Amino acid sequence: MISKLKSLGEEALRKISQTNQLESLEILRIQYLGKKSSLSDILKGLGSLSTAERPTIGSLANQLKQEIDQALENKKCELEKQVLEKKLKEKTIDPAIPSRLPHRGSLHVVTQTTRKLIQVFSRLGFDVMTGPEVETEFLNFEAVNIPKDHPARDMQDTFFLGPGVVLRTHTSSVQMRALRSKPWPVRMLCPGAVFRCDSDATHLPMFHQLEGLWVDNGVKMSDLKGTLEFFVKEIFDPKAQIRFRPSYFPFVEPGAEVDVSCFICNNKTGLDCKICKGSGWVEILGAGMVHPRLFELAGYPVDQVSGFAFGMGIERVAMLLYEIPDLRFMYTGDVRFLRQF
Ligand code: FA5
Repeated sequence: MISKLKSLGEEALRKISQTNQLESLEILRIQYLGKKSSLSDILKGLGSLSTAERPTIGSLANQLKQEIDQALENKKCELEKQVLEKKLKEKTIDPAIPSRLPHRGSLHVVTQTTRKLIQVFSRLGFDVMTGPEVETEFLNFEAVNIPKDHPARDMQDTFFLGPGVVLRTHTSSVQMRALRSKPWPVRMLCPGAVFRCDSDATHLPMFHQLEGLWVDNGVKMSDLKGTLEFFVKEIFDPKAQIRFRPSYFPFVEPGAEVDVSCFICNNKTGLDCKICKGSGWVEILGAGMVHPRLFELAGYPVDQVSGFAFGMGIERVAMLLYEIPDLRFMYTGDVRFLRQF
């Protein structure tokens, strides 16, 4: 039995050292250490041996098992290393290949439009100012002369957060903050989100406005007109024109809604233009001369100052600039839409 074990061991170690493939090494493992191997049979049959033979044969068989196991493990490491080295030699790495570019985001169309607008107005000396989106009912309404019984204060138009607190419905809420924060002259621009209970293709519950306020000694309606004319020519088209339609906003007197000539169909009425619907004009903003009541509330000398204010919907400007048929596309987060800008 001893010589049988020894020759089995020699044979196994020789074959293991001669093999040069991982697959054949696995076959050898099964052949010499597997459940049906001769060594396994010997180990299983130890119980039937005499007490004199059992310890010698047992320890020899176990020692042999360990030696074969170790030899298999060493050979496996050696062959795996060879395979890896061969692969590395075959596949050369080219460090000069450009890497894959990471996905880069881009500025949202509303951010891009806001920046364009700020750039144009800052050339006229307007400074940017911000105000909170959660606003007091006072600054959103009373401070801009919107009385308690005004329809804009209805629950159907305004999101009330609690007694006396609203989500601002327009950036005109920043007008009183601007007037109170510094002495005149004031020339401020306020972009920001505003909120109203409203939703369809041209109305969003959350949208952005750009407020403009210019207060000084002797500011006239013609200054407002000149400022807005400059803005439409810079933003839309050098040939674009504006027209004022009388309108009512409690915080201005006189007040107007301002239309820009349709630069898509070149103001040719009667055409089936999807932007101006054939009227030749598109409404873009509300504006007017600051109501004296605001100057009183701000503590300004009403007889010495005058000013104008305007407020435009930034999404509406983007809609015209990029011919977007439905404002809601801007906030669905669909990258197929967003990538176009
Ligand atoms: C106002 O909000 C006034 N505060 C503007 C103003 C400022 C007038 C200063 C006079 C002086 P109005 O509700 O019309 O006005 O809104 C102004 C602009 O916001 C509109 O011309 C339109 O372009 C845009 N707008 C209004 N409602 C929505 C809406 N739900 N979704 C998207 N844009 C809107």
